[in-house]
Amino acid sequence: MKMKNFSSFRDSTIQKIHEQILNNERIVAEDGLRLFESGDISAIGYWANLRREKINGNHTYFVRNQYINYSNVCALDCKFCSFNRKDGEDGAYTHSVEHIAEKIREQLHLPITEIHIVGGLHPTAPYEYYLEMLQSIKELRPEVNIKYLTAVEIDHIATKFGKTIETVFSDFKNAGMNAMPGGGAEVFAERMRLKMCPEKISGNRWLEIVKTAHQMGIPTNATMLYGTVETYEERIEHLCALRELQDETNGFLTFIPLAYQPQNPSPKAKWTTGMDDLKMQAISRIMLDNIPHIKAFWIYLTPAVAQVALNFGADDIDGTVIEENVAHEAGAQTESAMTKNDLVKLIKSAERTPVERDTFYNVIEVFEK
Ligand code: V47
Repeated sequence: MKMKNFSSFRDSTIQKIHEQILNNERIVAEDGLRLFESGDISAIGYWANLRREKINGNHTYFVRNQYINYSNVCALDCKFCSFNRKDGEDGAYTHSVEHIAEKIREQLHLPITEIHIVGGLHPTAPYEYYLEMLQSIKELRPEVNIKYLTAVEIDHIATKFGKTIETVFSDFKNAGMNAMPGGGAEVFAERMRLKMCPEKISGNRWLEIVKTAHQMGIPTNATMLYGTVETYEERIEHLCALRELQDETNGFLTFIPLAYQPQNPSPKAKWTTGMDDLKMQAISRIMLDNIPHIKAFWIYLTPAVAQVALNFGADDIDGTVIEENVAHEAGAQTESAMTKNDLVKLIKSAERTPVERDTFYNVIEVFEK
């Protein structure tokens, strides 16, 4: 392979990272910060791509999945969120278990392998609601993996019903939970949380719950919401905290940087730029040397940016989705669903090999040329 000429990097302060990447070394926080501060996107992308190809080759993963947002009623009032409503407020909804079952039945003709379920912190839903939701989905679709609730919802349910996190996970696992999505992580820094989501559990508590999931054999994803008020230092701290936990548990499957969708919360809020989106994907790949996959979720990034990100460290674009509310309530401009054929085409035209996967990255089909 022809190597990029060492002297051609625009930003000389980051040149030493070149050697470290070639030697497959871990990049320390201070150097990660330099990458965020650098404008040399082609060097950053090149290094991320080297790491991406070392870990995942040319493979780019997608999943045939169905998203369900069971309720938007939420006890919290996070500043970045346009999805949440108070009970009784206009637009508030909580799907009954039967309604959720109906949504599953409507898609039974599709060979879906994953159902992704998240919602708000519901003030009155009984414990049985969460169990029955799982049981009824498993009955209709015994073959699918259910990626169920964020660590924040798990904490809420445990606290509300006076149960330990271990008991909740154990009950949910018995009822059909297979994995946990990565939401609710936001940015771990207390400063950001105080400004944007002061009532939410702390970053340390999020990490503690996720660690328990891993120890109980429930793999999880991890996310970071970027583009609000966080600093580059806080982004790097977040990545390093995930890397440290992964060293201990090896329970993270994928990291998903979630680009802030700003339309509704505040007219002053801004969309992330293409430059920041690509840097975020690339630096995540460079820093998270122990998390196998980086997801450029097309819903949050647009298919066009997600496609380019496949050459900036990302190796996954999520999936068919069908119906998504969290990003769309906040003004996401994308569609809510993509067909398998369109996902395959999108990946192929990035000159990558599409691979259909399940939740755990078991390969279902490789779409060679
Ligand atoms: O935690 C809320 C984020 C998350 C906004 O595990 C926003 O594969 C951007 O869990 N702009 C929930 N983001 C979604 C989630 C998720 C999403 C995609 C993939 C996976 C996975 C998990 O949505 C929340 C919050 O960080 N969010 N509002 C917004 N305006």
